[in-house]
Amino acid sequence: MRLVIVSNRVTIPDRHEKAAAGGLAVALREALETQGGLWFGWSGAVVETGAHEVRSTQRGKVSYAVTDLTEAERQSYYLGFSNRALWPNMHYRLGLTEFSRTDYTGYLAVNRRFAKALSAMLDPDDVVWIHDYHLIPMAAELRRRGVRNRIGYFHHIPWPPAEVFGALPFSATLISTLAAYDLVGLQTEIDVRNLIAGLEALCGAKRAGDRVRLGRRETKVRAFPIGIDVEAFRKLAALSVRAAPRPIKTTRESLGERQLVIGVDRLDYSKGIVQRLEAFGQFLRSHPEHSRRVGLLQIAPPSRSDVPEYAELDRQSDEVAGRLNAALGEFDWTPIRVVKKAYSRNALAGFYRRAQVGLVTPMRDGMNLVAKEYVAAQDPLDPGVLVLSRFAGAAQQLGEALIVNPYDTHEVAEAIRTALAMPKSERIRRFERLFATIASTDIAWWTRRYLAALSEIDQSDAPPVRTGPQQPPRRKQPPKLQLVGGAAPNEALAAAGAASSRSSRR
Ligand code: GDG
Repeated sequence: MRLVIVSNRVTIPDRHEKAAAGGLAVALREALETQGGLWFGWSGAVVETGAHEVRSTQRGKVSYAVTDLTEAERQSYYLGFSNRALWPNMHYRLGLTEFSRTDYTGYLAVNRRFAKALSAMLDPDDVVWIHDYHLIPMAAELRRRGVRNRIGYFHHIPWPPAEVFGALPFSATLISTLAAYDLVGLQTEIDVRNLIAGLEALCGAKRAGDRVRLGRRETKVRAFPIGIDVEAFRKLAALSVRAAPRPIKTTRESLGERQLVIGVDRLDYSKGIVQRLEAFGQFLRSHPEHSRRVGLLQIAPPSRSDVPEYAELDRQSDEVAGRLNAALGEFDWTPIRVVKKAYSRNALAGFYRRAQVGLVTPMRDGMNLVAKEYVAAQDPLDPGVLVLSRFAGAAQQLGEALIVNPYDTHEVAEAIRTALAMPKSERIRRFERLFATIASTDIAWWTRRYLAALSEIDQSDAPPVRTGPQQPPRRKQPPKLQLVGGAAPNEALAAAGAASSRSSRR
């Protein structure tokens, strides 16, 4: 049985690459290396016009097959529908959701093209594991081409409530394409509930235990909270004490005895960076005795800067940090440092270890790996304190963190104060429980558990699929959606198509 992984982006490891420390890509690569496999997806390159060739590279037991996107595809499939419609919608941000029919059509077309290319490479007993919201309809397209293999999907970001997802045009069609998978994995039970409620409300699916029935198709829907490579991260952090990377040495020198609060996030509005800066400002205003004694270091490597909302966030975070530093800083002390670049994992591990507080306060997050990395990096004899948003998937597992509502600036400010003042015995008690949790649910556990669940599924009676997801109809008005009691007629048709003939994300 060969494992085939599909993800939006594929990075082919360098031939001489030394073992990288942890991370999702490494864990998936390890799973591929164990049993031999194929990794398929976008190369990351953009070409002017579409030659659409697939290039294959072999590394040990793993084949990498990549294809480029044209600029038009990048605009519609990646920046457009994936990142301006699905990403905000799935992070409950209806106000930021920008839907365009051209983008949606491009999204479906790239999924169709990927399915066509992959189906030519599949052997009958391959197990296919597709990742994230960019590729939701890909299994339906594979089924349309007659692919009968086991196909699983893992959704890395939140799944919103039906009323939120239902606001997206063509939501019923899109959600119904999930029925083409044998197993749909989500981060938390909340996401599982939301997705199942969405399938019931938008396309009349029926629930039976952990399965959802849509016509003759049955799909398992379960939570698989993703983990990190705890051991690798713990070692990196411990090493940073003995052999500190240069940024850590410099930070130690510049901080002196001062305490450090750390935030690490892609520069993304879902991560709550601006609200976090405001909360830190509030903390210093409410507790001026901490002035000069503590600083916030926010590492925020830019991402998706071609999307206007991200450019706006970039500007806003500079403005807020500048305003707070001007109001609260002293001639010899800058309370907030926002660094908009990426550091090595060694350096990150060292920063986490040096910080007395890990401030992880997304407005909404599928899981949030930074929360787990911060815990893994702590000194067991003198650990720091994790302050964690209740809206991060990680909060479902990490209840011993100080759990906060990121919309409540005062609450976050008070949690920073509590964390800085927490007695060592309580810090150790909380840390030990948090560490036990992340260690018993690490990335290897996650990969094993997902693949075991996928290979357990008995597929023999799965009906064939003849049709794929519908194109947007060529008319001006989008079809009406009924959120309660079933889908609007033509969406229901698509769903019923999924039902009777097995048709139908970061
Ligand atoms: C999606 C979901 C889910 C950040 N800055 C640097 C750096 N990072 C690394 C962190 C961490 C990763 O990036 C970010 O992981 P997150 O989980 O926070 O977030 P997303 O990128 O949004 O990922 C998320 C995840 O998928 C997995 O399922 O948890 O909810 O949104 O590992 O350390 N790494 C380096 N330098 C940096 O400056 N080397």
